[in-house]
Amino acid sequence: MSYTPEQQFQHKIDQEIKIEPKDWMPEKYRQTLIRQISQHAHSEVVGMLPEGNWISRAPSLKRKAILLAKVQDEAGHGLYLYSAAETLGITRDEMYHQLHTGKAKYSSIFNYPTLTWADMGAIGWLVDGAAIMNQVPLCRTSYGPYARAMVRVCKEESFHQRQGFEILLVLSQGTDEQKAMCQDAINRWWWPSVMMFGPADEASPHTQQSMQWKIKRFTNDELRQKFVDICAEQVKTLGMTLPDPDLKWNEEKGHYDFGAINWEEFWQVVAGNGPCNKERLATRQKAWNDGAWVRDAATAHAAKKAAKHLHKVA
Ligand code: FAQ
Repeated sequence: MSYTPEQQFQHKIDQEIKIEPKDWMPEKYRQTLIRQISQHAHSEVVGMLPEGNWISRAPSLKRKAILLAKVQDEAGHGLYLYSAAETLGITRDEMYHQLHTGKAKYSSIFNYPTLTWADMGAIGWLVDGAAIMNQVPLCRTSYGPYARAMVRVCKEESFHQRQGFEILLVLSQGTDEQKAMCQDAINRWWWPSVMMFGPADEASPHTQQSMQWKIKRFTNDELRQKFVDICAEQVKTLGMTLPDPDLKWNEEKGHYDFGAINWEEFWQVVAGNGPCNKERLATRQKAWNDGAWVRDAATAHAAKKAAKHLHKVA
């Protein structure tokens, strides 16, 4: 009995054998990965902007050094991910073009403003916390280069999450004004972080196929629930609250129940109408245009070097 390439491919996935760049793969698997990995890469790079906004205003030299390192880590994550996507046959220029023309998405979360220093804490705790929840399972994703890139990313995200929580912990033990700032940041970042996991399972067009291909190991709602369960406990250490009157431990389910998500807001932000979408895209476009001379110089230098090498060989 002979198997079709699709059946052999699924068999490998079922056996937990990683798919590597030169292996046969269904075109839709390749396209799904290009979409997800490139959007992930764009999220890391655009994700530098809300926190980059606070580097010059961090309250001490130590805080500045930590934030600088954190933001720099996100750039590194973007680079590993762009490299992983390139192994699927798309160029980096194409991916940037998709971002700059608004064709490719990036995470909704980075379209919200960072208004106070406490936002650096809330981003670390909640946004990096949500990112880890989603990304730890991606270390076991079926595509080898993506899975391997995620291992280092997760180690760094774990440091990011702790530094964020520590910022909030210090504020939560400070003056009344600092406590209020801490609560306000949690109030503003909580729901956008809950939304970050993507649409509810029944409204997620890609989940079923991505689970079968083991690109995703958990559904959006499963990861969201784990995140809520953890944060509902951690917030107690801060002596703060999550802005959800319906948040309540459900003994029977062994999980927290939580309130309704504002999906209208989520889709508006995804569609480009969030508070900072235009600003974020304009910043990336400007960085690309301002960097043109660097790319031109590097290309000219490489061409000169190659010509010299050819001359030597001849
Ligand atoms: N924002 O069917 P699904 C970070 C789109 S990294 C915008 O559920 P899928 C680190 C989705 O693309 C954060 N769009 O799709 C950091 C699809 O649209 P399309 C990023 C969203 O792919 C921390 C449509 O909705 N992480 O934070 C969002 O199976 C701090 C239907 O959705 C990753 O990218 C959203 N939140 O599941 C950096 C992780 N959610 O393409 C700096 C990898 C969904 O059909 C500072 N990605 N959409 O037009 C994934 O795990 C998945 O792609 C999901 C979405 C779970 C995001």
